[in-house]
Order: sequence, then C-alpha cells, then structure tokens
Amino acid sequence: MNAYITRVLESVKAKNPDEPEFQQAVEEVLTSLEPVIAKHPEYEQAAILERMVEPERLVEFRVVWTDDEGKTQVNRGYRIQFNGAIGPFKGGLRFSDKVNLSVLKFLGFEQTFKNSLTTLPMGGAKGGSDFDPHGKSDAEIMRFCQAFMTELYRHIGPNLDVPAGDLGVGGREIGYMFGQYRRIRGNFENGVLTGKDLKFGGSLLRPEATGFGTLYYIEEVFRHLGESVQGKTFVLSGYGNVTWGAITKIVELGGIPVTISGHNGYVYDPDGITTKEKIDYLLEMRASKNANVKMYAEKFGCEFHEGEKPWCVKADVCIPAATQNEVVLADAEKIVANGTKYYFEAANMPTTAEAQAYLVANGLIVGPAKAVNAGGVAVSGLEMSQNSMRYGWTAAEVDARLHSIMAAIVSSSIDAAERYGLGFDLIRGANIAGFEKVAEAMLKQGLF
Ligand code: 2IT
Repeated sequence: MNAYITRVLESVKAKNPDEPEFQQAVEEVLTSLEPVIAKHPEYEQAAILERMVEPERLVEFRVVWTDDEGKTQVNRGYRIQFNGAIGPFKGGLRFSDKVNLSVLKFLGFEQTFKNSLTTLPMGGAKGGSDFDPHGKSDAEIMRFCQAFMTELYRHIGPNLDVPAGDLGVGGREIGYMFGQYRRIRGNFENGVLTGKDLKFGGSLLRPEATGFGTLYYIEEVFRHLGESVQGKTFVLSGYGNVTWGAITKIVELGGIPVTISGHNGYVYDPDGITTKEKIDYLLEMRASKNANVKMYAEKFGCEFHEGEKPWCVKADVCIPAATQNEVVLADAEKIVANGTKYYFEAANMPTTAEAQAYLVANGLIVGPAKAVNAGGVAVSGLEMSQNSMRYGWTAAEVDARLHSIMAAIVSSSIDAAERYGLGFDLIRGANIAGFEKVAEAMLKQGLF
C-alpha cells in the first residue's frame, strides 16, 4: 500500500475511533486510489486526501418537540457538509433510531463521490436525526419536522446546501420541512430542498429515480458485457421506494424479480413480482399502518421466511436495496454458492468489506452503491435545475436525462479503471472517477 494512503487511513482511524462505518467507507475509497496517488504527487503535496476525509463543516443540534400526550421530547439533529468543491452541498436527511455520527459521516463522505459521478454540480452532504418515525402520528411527524427545520434553516439554502430525503424521510416530511423553511424565511425558495411534491416544485420521476437509475446502470453494464435483463431472475431486499422502482423497471425490461424483504423476514414469489396488481400492492403495503412484507405473502399465497434474508434464493442478479451491512460474509458465500454472477448495490453500503471482497474474489461483477444508486440524487439535481428555471420538464425529458447520466457513470467508471490498468473494475473505477473531479476542483481553488 502507498505510504501516503496508509498514513491518511491510520490518522482517520485514530481521529474517528468509534466510527466503524465511516472508517470502512474511507478505506474502500482510499485503497482504490492507489494508482492515482502514485501518478499524481501533487495530491499529497496539497494534502488532498487529508482534506477530503475531514468534513468542511459539521453541525449538531438539539431538536425539541411535543408528542401527542403533551410530553416534551428531545432528539439530536445533524448536518454534515462534507465537500463543497464542485457545487452546493447536497444529500439526504435520515430519520432513524440507528442514526449516529459514524453513519452520517460515512453517508456524507460517499455522497461527495456519488454526486461527482452524476456529472451535475453538487457537493456532498448528509444529515438527519436519531428520531424514530415508527408509530408516530402525522401530527407528531409534523411537529418534529418543524422543530428540526427551525434549527436547520440557518445552515441551508438553494446555493448553500440542499437536503433531500433518505430512510425515514419521504415526500410528507419534505413538505412539512419546506413549509417551516418558507415560514421562517418569508420567501418562496423551493430550491432549498428536493423530493418535494409536484405541486410546489418537485420533479416528475423523483420517487422512481433511484430504482429506475439502478436498472439503467445495470442495462449499461450488461450492454458492455453482451448481456441483457430479459429473462434474468432478480433477488432484491427491502420493500421501500428503491425496491419498488427497481422491480417496476426490471419487469418493464423483461426480467423476473422474485423476492422482497423487511426487518422480520423475506418473501419468495417463484412466479415473479411481475403483475401490475403485485407491484401496486408494494405501494399499498408500504403505506399501511403496520407495514410488513408478510402481508404480500398472505395476499398472493407465497412463502414468507421469518427472520431470514433473501440471499439464499438462487438468482442471476442480486440487488441489496434495504440498508447498510445487510450482506455479511455468510450471505456472500450463499450468493457465490448459488452461482449468481451479478451483484448491484442499490442501498448505501449494504455489503460488509469482507463480504464485498469475497464476491469480487469469486468473479462476480459488483456495481458499487455510489454509482448504482446515484440516480436518486441525479434527479434531485435535475429538480434543482427545474426550480432555477421555474419550469418543469416532462417525465420523458427527466427520464432521458436520468438514462444518459447513468450511462455516463458506467462509462466513466470503466474508463477510469482502464486508464489506471485495473481492467474491468466498476468499484475502483467509480471511486477514481468520482475522486478526480473533486480533487482537481480543490487544487484549482487553492487552500480550503
Ligand atoms: O443516498 C442518496 O443519494 C440519497 N438519499 C438522495 C440524496 C438527494 O439529495 O437526493
């Protein structure tokens, strides 16, 4: 390993000792950059890596709100503005009891490279709260979102930092947060948030974007390999937005999705989740009060495997689309034993480092999250463009742009890996391609 990279990695571990997710994300990117650092001594000279692993700004704040019983509740809120060299900070807000500094720093670090890959001018950020939205009433969600924005508003803006949704934050939460931002600012600045409702500046296709983008990425990789989605079986995890969008597009392209999963187990539908009735039911199920994938198994008479993950099901393609570290070494071993050839990460960091290494070592084609799932933030970037123009594109126009952005991500990843003699390597290629633009921008802007 290159001495400069080793030194930066050691310092990240020493300075962020209790942050395993952040350390893992940094390690994956930095080790990919070995040939780049060897060729560009100016990056070490300008301490580019040391600067990239340190957020430009990190705010942590108190969020105080009242629950339906009239009791005062206190949560912790965060916004991490990781890197603003190529555009306003951009990235989602996650509301979950699993949110902590390590998770948000890993997500903000990843977002910087992901956003760079989209070809659009967006810096990297992430934020959120340890607020757990499960079981909260609509009024509680509204009061929490208002309290959260009452602090966050001073740190964001259409040219400064543009949050969006992530786990636990959808169109409803974005609406409440936008309402509060508008009330405080007294201005209609809807470019401050993306993922908005269509009636106040949202983009067509934003809900579908991550799932559709995943399939456009896969199609483009398959085109390079002389393969196609047609007739292939897909094992997916999750049952949210991303899984739904991916399933919709898989079916449109002639593939057969056979699983979905939730926190309590997975559903195997050997006939395929292929009819309009089944796909629409995913939305209905998610919107129901006690959402649970078992409902799908009961409605359509198929197997529900309590407490298990879907990775033991044989398929041509695996798409983890739920959350981080959902595929550990034992799962990777099952995927390899099943003869699966393709693995595309639609969730952020769904694979542990050792599981990913095992998949790669066994010859699977692995598409990394920051490239595969970049369609979500790409359409957020297109939402920002439309808000600036005060004009909205048609669904077909947004779709065409998303399609060409995903194709560009695949080709820049393949090209970057080839330029550095790494062969066909979508993981290291994406890290290098994402890094190059940000590093060059930082060099040209002087010390910052
Ligand atoms: O992980 C992600 O890329 C997102 N949650 C979307 C971020 C965004 O700004 O749309």
